[in-house]
Amino acid sequence: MIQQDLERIREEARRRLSEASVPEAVEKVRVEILGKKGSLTEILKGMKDVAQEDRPEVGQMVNDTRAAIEEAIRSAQQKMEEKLLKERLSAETIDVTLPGKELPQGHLHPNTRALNELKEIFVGMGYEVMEGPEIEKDYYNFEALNIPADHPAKDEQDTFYINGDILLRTQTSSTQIHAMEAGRMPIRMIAPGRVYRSDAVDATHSPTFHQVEGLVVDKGITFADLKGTLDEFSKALFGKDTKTRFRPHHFPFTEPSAEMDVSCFKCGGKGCSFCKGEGWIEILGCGMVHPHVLEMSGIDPKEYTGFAFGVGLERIALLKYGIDDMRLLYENDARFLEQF
Ligand code: 2NL
Repeated sequence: MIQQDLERIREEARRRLSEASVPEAVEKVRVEILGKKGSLTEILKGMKDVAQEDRPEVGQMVNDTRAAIEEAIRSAQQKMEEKLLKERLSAETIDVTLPGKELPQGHLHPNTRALNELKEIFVGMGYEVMEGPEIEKDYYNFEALNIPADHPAKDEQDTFYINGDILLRTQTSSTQIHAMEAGRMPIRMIAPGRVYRSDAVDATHSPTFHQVEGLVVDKGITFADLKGTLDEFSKALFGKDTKTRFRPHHFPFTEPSAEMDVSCFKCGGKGCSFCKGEGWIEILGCGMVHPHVLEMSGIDPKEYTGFAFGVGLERIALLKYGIDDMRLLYENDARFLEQF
C-alpha cells in the first residue's frame, strides 16, 4: 500500500515539476508534498500503523522518496534560475551596431585659433611668448614708448584711466618695455594680450580687443631683418605665394616706421571684392625701435638695434576665417562659434 502511495507521490512530483515554468510553481510542489501538511508528511504520520518489523524498510523507502523529490526540486529550481538569467541577459544585450549618440563638442574661438597660429609661427622662428599686466603705469604704456604727454592717444577720450597715472594698457608694448628693462640680450619675443581703448562698438571697433606685438633686439639688427621676418610670417599665415609690401608710416616708438600689406589671398593680388579692388590687405604696423626707446629702457642704441611690430588679433581672425563683423567675435553665440 505505502509503496504504491510513495510511487504515486514521486510520479506526481516529477510531472508537476516538469510542467512548472515559474519559481512559485516549484515552491507549491515543495509545500504540498514535503511541507508540514504535505502528502509525503502524511504518509510518515501513517507509519504508526505499519508493523514493527516492516518499519525500517518502509522508513528507508520514505526517506529515499523524500531525497529524490528534494533533489528534483533543487534541479527544477536551478533550471529555472538559469532560464531567468538567460532571459535577463538577452533582454539587456547591448546592440553594438546601433548608431551612437552625438555629444555636443566644444570649439576653439576664432581668436584662440588665430593666436595659436601666430604663436606657432613665431615660436618656430625662436621667439619667446611673454605676457604682462593689463593694468599699467602711464610710463610703460606711453612715456617709455616715446609717446609725448600731449599726444592725442593719451586723451581720456581714447584711454581708460583708473586713477592718476594708472591705466588699462592700450597696447601690449608695455610687456616688451619690461623685457628690455630686464636686459637679457638678445630679445626675440612676442607679447600677445588684451588691450583697451575707449572706442564705440561697431563692425571694426571694440573697447577691448587683442594685440600681438613682436620685438627683436640684438647687435646688428636691420630693416632687412624686419622685412625678411615679416615676409616669412605672412607666407606662413596666408600661404607661400603671399607677397608683402611696406609703406612708410609714422609711429613715435619706431624710426623708420612702416605699415605692411599682404597680397590679397582671395584673388592673389588681381583685385576683388574682398580686397576692395586693391589687391593688397593691410596687416600690421612695424618699424625699427626708436633709439630713444632703447635708451630709456637701459639699452645702448650704439651697441644694439631692434625692430618691432604690432598686429590686431581680431583683424587676423576676421580676415583668415572670412568673418565680416568683429561683434560676432564677442557675442559667443554657439551657432556662430561652432562653424570654426
Ligand atoms: C600699430 C602697430 C606697432 C610697435 C607696435 C613697439 C614696441 C616697442 C618698441 C617699439 Cl617695445 N615698437 N611696437 C612698433 C610698431 C608698430 O603697432 O598699428 N600700432 C598702433
